Amino acid sequence: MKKRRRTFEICMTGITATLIACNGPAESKKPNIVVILADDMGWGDINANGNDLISTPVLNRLKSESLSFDRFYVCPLSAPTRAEMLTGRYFLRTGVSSVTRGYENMRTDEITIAEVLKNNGYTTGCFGKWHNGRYYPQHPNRQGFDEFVGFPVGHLGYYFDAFYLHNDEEKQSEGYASDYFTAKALDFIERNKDNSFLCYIPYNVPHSPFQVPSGYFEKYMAGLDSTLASVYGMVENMDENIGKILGKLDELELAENTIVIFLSDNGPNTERYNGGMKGRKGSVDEGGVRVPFYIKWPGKIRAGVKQQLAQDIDIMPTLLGLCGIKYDPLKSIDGKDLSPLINGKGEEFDRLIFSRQGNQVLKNCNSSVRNDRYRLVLTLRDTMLYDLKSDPGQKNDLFSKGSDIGNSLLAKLVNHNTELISAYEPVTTIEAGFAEEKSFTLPVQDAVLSGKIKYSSIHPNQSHTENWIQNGDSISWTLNINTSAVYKAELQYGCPESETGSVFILRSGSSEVSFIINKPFDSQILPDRDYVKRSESVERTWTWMTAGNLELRAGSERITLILKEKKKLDAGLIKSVRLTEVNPVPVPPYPKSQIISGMDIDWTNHRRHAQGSDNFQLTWADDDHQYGIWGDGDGFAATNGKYRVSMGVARIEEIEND
Ligand SMILES: [Ca+2]
Repeated sequence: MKKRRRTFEICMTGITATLIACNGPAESKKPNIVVILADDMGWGDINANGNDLISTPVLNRLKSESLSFDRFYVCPLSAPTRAEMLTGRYFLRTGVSSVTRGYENMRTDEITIAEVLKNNGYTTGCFGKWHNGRYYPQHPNRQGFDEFVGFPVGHLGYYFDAFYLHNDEEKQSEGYASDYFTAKALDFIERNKDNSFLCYIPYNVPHSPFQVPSGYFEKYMAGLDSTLASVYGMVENMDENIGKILGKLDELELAENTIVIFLSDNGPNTERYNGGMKGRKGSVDEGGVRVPFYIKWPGKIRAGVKQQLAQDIDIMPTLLGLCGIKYDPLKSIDGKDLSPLINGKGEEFDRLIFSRQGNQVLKNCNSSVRNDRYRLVLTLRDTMLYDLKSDPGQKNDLFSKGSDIGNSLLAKLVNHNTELISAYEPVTTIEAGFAEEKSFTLPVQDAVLSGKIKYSSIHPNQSHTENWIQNGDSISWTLNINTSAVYKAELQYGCPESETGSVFILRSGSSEVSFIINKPFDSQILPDRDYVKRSESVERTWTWMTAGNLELRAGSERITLILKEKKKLDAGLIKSVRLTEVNPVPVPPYPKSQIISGMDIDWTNHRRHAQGSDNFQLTWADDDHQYGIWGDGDGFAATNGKYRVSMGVARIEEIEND
C-alpha cells in the first residue's frame, strides 16, 4: 500500500478562502476602489439631475468628472441590490428574497467582490449599512471584509451616538451616522494608503427615520415640508461627507490610482422630484429602479455619459475587469463586464434588465423587464407595456393593444422568474455557536412571539417586545448550532422598580435556567429628534443582566424565553438575549483542525518539526494524521525531546491511502 501525503497547506484567510479560485499574487499596485452607496436616494435627488431645490456640489462635480451610466438599474429594495452588487448575481440566487426576518441573508458561500479582491492582495473595509445578514456566517467579516463598522440590518432606529458593530464587537459611536461612517472610512484609507484597498461606504441616508443635524434641516425648511427638508438635508450632509472622502484621496495623492463609484440602492422613499419617472422605492417601474451611477478614474476613464443599459450585477465583473484581475467564478455571474465599453474598446449592445420587487411571497412579487426601448411590467392583476422612448413617464399602456414585442418580453420575463424561483433556497435559519465566535446576540425581532407579547412596531428591524403581561407567554428562536458548548445567557431589558420581581425561564433543548428580573432599569425613549413622525419603533435605553448558563447542542436548537410568574402587571420590555461561550477552548485558525490536548509526544520519534511560522512550532505525523502544535510557545513544554501538550493540538490534514 502506497501512502501519499497531501500538500501541507495552511490557509489563514478563513472559512471561505478555500472556496475562492486563486489567481496568483497581485502584480504591482492595483487601483484602489471606493464604492459609495446611498440608501433610498432617488435619481432626482441630485442638483445636476435637474433638481433646483437641493444643493449637491460634490455629487455635481463627481458627475462632471465621471463616466455616468444614464440608464443604470438596481433592485426596488435594499438587501436585494446589495447582494446583486456584491456578487454579480441575481439576488434570488444568493439566498436573498426580501429585507427582514432572515430573507435579507446572503449565503455565506456566495463569493463577494470583497473576497476576490482580498484574495488578490487588497485590504477591504465596509463602513455603514450591511443588510445582508446579521449572524456569524453572513457578517461582512466572513464575506470578505477585513474591517466592518456599521449595522447589519435594514435601518437604524436612531442616527446619533448609535451602537454599531466594530467587526464582532458592539460599540457606541459619537455623532451623526453619516459623519461617523465617513470618519471610519477616512481612517481606513489613511491606514491603507500603501496597500491596494476596497473601501465600501454604504450610507444609511436618506432612509427613514428622518433624523439629520438641525442646520441641514433648517436650511430646507424655508419653502419645503418637513419630509422633503429632512431628505434633502440628509443628502446634503452625505454630499459633504463624500467631499471629505474625495478630498482625502487627493490629499494622500491616491486619486489617480483610485476608482470611485457612486450609486443609490433603490428609488426615492417618498413622493418627490424624480425626473418625471413613474414609481418610487419598492416599485419595478422606472422610478423605483433607475438610480444615478458615476464611475471616476482620473486619466483612465474618460468623463461623459453612456446610454448603455447597465445594472448592479455588472459592478463586480466590471471592477475586476478594470483592475485586470482574472477571476474564474465558481458560481455563474449574471452581470456583464462593461470595462471594454468604459475603456472605449467595446460597442454598446441591447440587453434585458430584469427587476423584481423583492419583499413579497415569491409568486406575488411584481416584476418587470426592459430593453433599450420598452418596459414590460407584470403584476398579479395586470401586464403592461410602455414605450420609454416616446413615453418615459409610463402613461400609455400598449400591452392591451397587442404587439409581438409585448408577448416576447412577457415570455422572457416569465421564463426568468420561473428559473430563479424554482432554484431559490432561503437561508433564514439562525446559524450560531461557531467555535471562533465569542458570543452572539438574538434580537427579539428574529423570534416567534406567543400569547399577548407584542412588538413595538410593525417594522421588525430594531423593534423590542412589550406587553409581557400573561404567565406562560414566550418568545422563541430556532437556530442551527455549529458546535456544542455552554453559554452564559444575558438579557437586554428595561423594567421599572415597581414591576421588578417577575420570574422567567430561559430554555434550550437540553437545559434551562430560571431567573428573576430584580434590578430595576427605567428604560427611556431617546430624545425625540425626528423631523417626521416615524413608523419605525422608538429607540430606548437598555441594560443587561445575567440570566445563567445554558447548554446548546450542535444541530437544530430552540431557545425559548418564558414568563413563568409575573410580579405585578407587566414584567418589562425585552430587547434581546446574548449568549457568550463559557471558557471557550482555544481554536487553531485552520478550518479542518481539532483540539486534542493533554497528549505526550516523544519528539525523537517524529519526522518533522520547526516549520518556522510564529504560531506553528511543531508538526509530526502518525499513520492516519498529520499534526501540529498550535500556539505561540506557551502551550507546550519540552525536555529531552519529550513534549507534553497542554494547550492545543491541531489536526491539519488526513493522509490519503490509495
Ligand atoms: Ca434602500
